[in-house]
Amino acid sequence: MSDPLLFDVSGGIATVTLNRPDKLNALTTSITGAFLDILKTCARDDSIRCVVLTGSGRGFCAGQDLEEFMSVQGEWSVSDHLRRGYNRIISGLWNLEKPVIGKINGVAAGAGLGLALATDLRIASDQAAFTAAFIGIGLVPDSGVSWFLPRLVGQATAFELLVSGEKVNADRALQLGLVNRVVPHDALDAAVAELAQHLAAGPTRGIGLTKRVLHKTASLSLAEALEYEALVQDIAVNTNDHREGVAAFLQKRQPQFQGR
Ligand code: LHQ
Repeated sequence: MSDPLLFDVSGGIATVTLNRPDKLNALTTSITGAFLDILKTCARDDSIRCVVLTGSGRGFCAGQDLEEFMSVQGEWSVSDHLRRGYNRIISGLWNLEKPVIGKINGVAAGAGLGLALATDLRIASDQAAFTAAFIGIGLVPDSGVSWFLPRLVGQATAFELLVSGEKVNADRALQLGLVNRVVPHDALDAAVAELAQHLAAGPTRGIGLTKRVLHKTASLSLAEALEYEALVQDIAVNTNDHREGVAAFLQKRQPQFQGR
């Protein structure tokens, strides 16, 4: 049996591939465990400067594997399952101080939508689709979907998507602000590789700190945000990449960032 979660690191780019194509990469407990280990590696390994999350086959991720879920009915507490698995994965992606690209190759549903929305940038194939899906099985949103969705599309549209379970195609996802870009399916690999290489060659610490600032200031007043920016700028100004960026500008050459 092939590995249900693939992990490859090359040229500073870590690629995490959900690999149960026959089941549209539905999530099992063994996948979530392995995913958490991979996230730890991505955080600790300084040679990793960009992460790409994708799915194999025609799906991105169909959320919780419902066959597994039915087979353990009564044995699991759903809330503990979420706390141990999906909640930690979503927080891990969101808090990772490195850029995470969602390479959305196909349908993202339920917790799979949560995974997609927890990435920093989403590049979608024109064959991708997005559905909250939870309501189809009588559930409320989890895996961060209730938090990400209204922030991206507004409260009313989020409510509509959540209670209808509507499957949104890639073009509508772009209009709604769910994805950054849509490309023809055959161009997805190249588009994501180019973006990932660009980000992996960037000032990784500065990118990670930018992520930290954006997340923090979202819940602050302007006065508090200004102060927080100032505090984090004290960290950024002490990086080698800041010094390299300024030197390169003054010497009229391209910067060679080291990621620290
Ligand atoms: C699947 C799945 C799937 C198993 C497709 N499981 N096999 C957290 C904690 C605890 C409890 C519950 O939930 C959660 C969080 C969640 O994620 S809840 C939401 C769970 N996900 C769903 O409800 C989505 C279910 N899937 C679908 O609605 C459709 O498959 C979508 C819209 C994703 C795609 O539709 P199609 O393109 O028409 O594909 P398909 O339905 O024919 O699926 C292809 C195969 O994948 C099929 O298997 P088969 O052996 O018949 O070919 C499906 O059974 C299987 N599959 N999703 N979640």
